Amino acid sequence: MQDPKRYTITAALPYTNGPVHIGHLAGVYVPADIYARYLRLNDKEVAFVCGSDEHGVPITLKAKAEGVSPQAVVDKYHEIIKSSFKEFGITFDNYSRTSAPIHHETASDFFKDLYEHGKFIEETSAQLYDEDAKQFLADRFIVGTCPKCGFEESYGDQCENCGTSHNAQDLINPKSVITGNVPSLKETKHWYLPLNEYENWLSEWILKGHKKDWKANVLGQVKSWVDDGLKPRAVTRDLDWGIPVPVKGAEGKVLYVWFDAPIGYISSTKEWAKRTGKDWEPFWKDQDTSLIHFIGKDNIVFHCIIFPAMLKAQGSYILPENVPANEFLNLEGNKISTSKNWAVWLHEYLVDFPEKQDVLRYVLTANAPETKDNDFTWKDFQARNNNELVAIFGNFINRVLVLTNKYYEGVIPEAKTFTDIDLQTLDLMSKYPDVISSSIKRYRFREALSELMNLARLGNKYLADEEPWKQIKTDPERVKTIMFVALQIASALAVLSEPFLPFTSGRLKAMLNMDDLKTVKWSVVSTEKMLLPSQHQIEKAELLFSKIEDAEIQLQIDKLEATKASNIEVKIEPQKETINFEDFTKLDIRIGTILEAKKIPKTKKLLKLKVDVGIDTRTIVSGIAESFDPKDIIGQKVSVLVNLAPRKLRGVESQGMILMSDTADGKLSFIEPDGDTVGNGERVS
Ligand code: B3M
Ligand code: ZN
Repeated sequence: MQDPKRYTITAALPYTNGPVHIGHLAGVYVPADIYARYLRLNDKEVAFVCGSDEHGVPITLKAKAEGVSPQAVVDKYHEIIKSSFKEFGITFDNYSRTSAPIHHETASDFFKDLYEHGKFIEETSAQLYDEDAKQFLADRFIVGTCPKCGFEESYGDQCENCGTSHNAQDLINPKSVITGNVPSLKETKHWYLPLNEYENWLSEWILKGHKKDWKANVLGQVKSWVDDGLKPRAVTRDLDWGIPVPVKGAEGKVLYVWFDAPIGYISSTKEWAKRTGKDWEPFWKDQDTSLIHFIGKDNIVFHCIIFPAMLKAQGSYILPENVPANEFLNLEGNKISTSKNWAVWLHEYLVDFPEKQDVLRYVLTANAPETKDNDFTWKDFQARNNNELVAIFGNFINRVLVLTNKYYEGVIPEAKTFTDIDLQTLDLMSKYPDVISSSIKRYRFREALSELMNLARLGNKYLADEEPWKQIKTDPERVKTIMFVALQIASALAVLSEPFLPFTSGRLKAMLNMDDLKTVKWSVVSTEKMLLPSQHQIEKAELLFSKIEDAEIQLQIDKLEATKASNIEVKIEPQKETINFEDFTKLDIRIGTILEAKKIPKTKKLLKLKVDVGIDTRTIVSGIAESFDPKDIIGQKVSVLVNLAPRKLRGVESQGMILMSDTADGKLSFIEPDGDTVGNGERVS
């Protein structure tokens, strides 16, 4: 759509069953915020809406796990999530929640409207049921093998591995998440949206329509679903947490969370309009509005097929103009996982890196999973901060501000004559708004950000070539012009960095004393070129970015290592028969050191060891050859049962036993003393 009158920008409503992490920020909220901020800087009318997704099985499961009510779960996480977004400068015009009365009413009315216009199929069929929990098993209450990709942990409504959305009955070997039971079947009535009836329209609208500019990953997924054939989809559930189905004969049933959640975008817009005295309807019903959904790739089917079909069925709503879904962000090579605590939580990041919100926004944008899954590593985070933000952006700004204060007490000097280099530099600078715009408009935020950094590089190169710090001694008049030009670049950076680095942009504008000037709009950079006039007073220089030290990064890596260690699953063997204290005191266990180790020929497992146990040095045969290379264990401290009766193994007399820890799957480790001060022969008791 060429320059619509207004934009409705939505960001996926996060499930309120846990805090938000870097994956959420990188995939959805930072790109959506960049887009919204950019449009506002260009004087567009924008409604940027979001809210907490407070229904659905994930919430109920979390409540069960924490032993509290679903309401308590959503109340807790709604606040945490909302404040994380605020702290990272995500400028939602409205952040609502689906438990809000306005949402219950909007979703309920939407359902009733479709119901009354005969848009649903009503059907009684046998559904999966857990006899012990006395509950129907929908969505995340059930896991089983995905009929499409064979992933064994697929949920009832969606496979997290291949993204396919399906009906719970399609799962192979389904199992109840509540009890582990194999479910039985029980009859129940539900309402279905006949997606099959929308198949032709959908493929016309998306695949053959003007959606060429949609991302390849999004079109690819949509095409594959349409090719597989769409089936009627139940939009109600037998659950007790959710929005009651507002028709007779539906007692005890609620709306399917994926039916109510996208309507949450509409309710959030209504809430905003009410609060600000605006009219919400044009934002959802006027053809001159561009509706853009920012989501992660696991939400594509809901935003490109199901929600559009709902909107189409209702008839008076506009359809999404684009759905720029991102792929996933991994963390240090592994999939981010809430249950395994493999994540960088935003509220925890802020404790360790207070005031460094922009650094994370920067790294997550520079490395955004726009076209493929990407990996976040702490080393890369440090390198991008130190080598890019500090060394390029921060360095340029600091030089300009320090020199202007030093030479002119912060008063912008007069530029008398511009050289060709000056004019070329100003000209190059004035092209950046368009260059960056063109990337942002195509949802290529990484590219846009790297262009912003190129503008900082331009500034650095200009100063390095012109060397004002040298010329000040020989040609002070010339330096005035150089500093004037450099200050224009600094102010262009202040304006153009705002969508990406809003905190930095704010601080830079304050340092340049720009807030009162009419220069803080995007297009001004290209049309005016001279954003800061001579005689304008600026403030003192403050560092925009600071170096992140190795120790700070190591701390984060250690934290993840600890998580990894606590996630190692060991199969615990049952306890052996009880012994009495006398039995125990008969054991003589000593610390020893392995002096020699040799493989016993023609055996798989046996090593012949010479071990100094303090009392003497003795031969011990140990079955550890499959786990250790003889040459690696020379000098290894060990615990030895020294009074075990000698016995012959493969012709070698063994005079004791090395104690090992042994997991059920056969992984061996030495039991060694902690620290070097323990000598051979010391007793273990
Ligand atoms: N809450 C899924 C998610 O958090 C879901 C998005 C709803 S958007 C209407 O991934
Ligand atoms: Zn699958």
